[in-house]
Amino acid sequence: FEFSRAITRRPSSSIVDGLRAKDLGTPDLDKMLTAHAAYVATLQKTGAEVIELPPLDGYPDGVFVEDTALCLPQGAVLMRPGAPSRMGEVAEMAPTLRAAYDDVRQIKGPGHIEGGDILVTGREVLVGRSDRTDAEGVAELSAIMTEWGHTLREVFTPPGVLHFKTDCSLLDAETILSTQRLDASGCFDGYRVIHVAEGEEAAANSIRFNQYVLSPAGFPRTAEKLRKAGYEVVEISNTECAKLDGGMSCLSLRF
Ligand code: CIR
Repeated sequence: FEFSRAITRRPSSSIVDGLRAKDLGTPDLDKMLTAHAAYVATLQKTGAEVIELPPLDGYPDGVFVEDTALCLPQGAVLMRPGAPSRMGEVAEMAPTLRAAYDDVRQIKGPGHIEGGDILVTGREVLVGRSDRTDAEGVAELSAIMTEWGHTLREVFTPPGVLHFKTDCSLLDAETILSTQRLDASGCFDGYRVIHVAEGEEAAANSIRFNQYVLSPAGFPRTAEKLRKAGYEVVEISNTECAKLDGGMSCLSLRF
């Protein structure tokens, strides 16, 4: 959770065509741009450098950069999204990661894996299989993790939930913020777990970035819980990204 850099991509007017499980209305670009600017400013306030990439009109979900790669101290791994419309986003991200890292690997397939399904904790790399991440994708990443000295553990993404990290986030090396439904699977045994308040499941997609926990606005009971536990919470509007099943973690790659 201590980072010196982040990569973000400005939303494009094509976000109206972004993927979504349920139609909750059309995302408003101006509102999304305002929230995105607040998100980037918060990352920058910690002293980190934010590499802001330009909008990609051809990729409506391009703002959700997290899904294109996994960034670790040893190197970066380019993912292979399970959503066909998102496959090309990886090549758009590759040059930025090649400039930032000496070692950049690539999931070649035939499997699929998206960054939203990967949670890196202080001791392991947790990967949730989902509609976007399959066994072959996990196996290919696992081989790279072994080479880099990490332990990869395959876990579970609750049914109907887009990504593993839709339902959890890392608060510090030993502490996870999770929904009850995900924690009930036992995947966080041995960690300290803070549950989001009941009815505030969407607050689970937060991120710890240096001194701040960036949380979606509108979940006051969870924000209060986090503050009581000693975290410095910054609430950012997520109404527009939420219409596309996106949240705090999806909007950046952090390293
Ligand atoms: C998608 O369905 O792929 C996008 N509309 C949302 C991606 C959210 N990404 C994430 O949770 N890491």
